[in-house]
Amino acid sequence: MAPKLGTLEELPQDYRDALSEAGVAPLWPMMRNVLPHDAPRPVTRPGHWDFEKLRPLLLKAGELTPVEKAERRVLVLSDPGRGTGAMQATSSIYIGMQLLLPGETAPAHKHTPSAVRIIVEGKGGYTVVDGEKLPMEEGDLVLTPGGEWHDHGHDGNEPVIWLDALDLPLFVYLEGSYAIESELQAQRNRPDASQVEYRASGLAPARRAGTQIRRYPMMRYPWSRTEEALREMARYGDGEVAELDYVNPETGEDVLPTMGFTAMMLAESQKVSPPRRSTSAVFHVIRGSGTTTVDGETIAWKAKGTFSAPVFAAIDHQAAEESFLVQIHDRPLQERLRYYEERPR
Ligand code: GTQ
Repeated sequence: MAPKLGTLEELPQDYRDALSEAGVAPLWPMMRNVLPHDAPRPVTRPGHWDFEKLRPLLLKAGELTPVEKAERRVLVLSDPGRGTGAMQATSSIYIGMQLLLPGETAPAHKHTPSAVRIIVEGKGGYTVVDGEKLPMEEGDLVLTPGGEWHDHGHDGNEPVIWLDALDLPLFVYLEGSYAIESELQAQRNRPDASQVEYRASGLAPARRAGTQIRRYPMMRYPWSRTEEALREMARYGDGEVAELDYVNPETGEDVLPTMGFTAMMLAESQKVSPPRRSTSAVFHVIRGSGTTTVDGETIAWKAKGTFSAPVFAAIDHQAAEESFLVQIHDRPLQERLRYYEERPR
């Protein structure tokens, strides 16, 4: 057992005053706040956002606030542990729900944080990233890596809603977050790379001497392919949960340096209890329903809903029906910092 550390109150008042005056503070009374024993003590609490509740509020924002007055018309999902208005769902992950109405555009900008969209509802929306037009169909995962110009548009005739996941909290913490604004981009008149160069997994454009491979060669991951792949994994998985990571098709690495994305299929009444992980996570339900217990709190989720889990959470999923979820997590960041860890349950 480690000895109990001294407290601030044990120190004479004149000494404490002299410390404050000098702009310093003793470490030992506050050491355990920043270095707790054995595992972190997260501020983050499990959160749950039903789409049925968010949808009317988001549509109302469409009536109240023109997109020109919003730049991005987004409702931010705040971590319950930090309270409403907190611009983060977990320690490292920001989540927003964005609405674009038919005919609207959201102007181009680029920023230091990276963003990923998961399309929740509606047809005809698209994002243009560095001149590449990325159509948004339900369940698609669309990357907007940090530093890349992006604007949004809408050719359809019904509201389009998508989930934004950004590594924004990290950049805010680093005092590294800022954006540069611009006009809408010219679009190259061709399908996105998932339909052309990276149409089939395991195949990439032929390399020649001097071939420059783009850092983000494929920025749209169509849901139809993910679902098909998960179904085959489940079929031959001997009851193991079917899970697939979204990876860069050239390098096999996670799609972004900070955030990772893992799609999961659960069969009807399938239960899964993953190890405790050092990552924080946000789960978005593409389809299905079920319950998940996060550190003893039970969340009953439905299609298009979103829920979150702090670092090292004890997580138990149970699907009520066949379900598909995408987990947004910070494993890539933690691996780069060399502290990603899993602990058996
Ligand atoms: O669509 O570019 O939810 O810049 C927050 C910041 C979305 C976006 C957000 C953003 C965007």
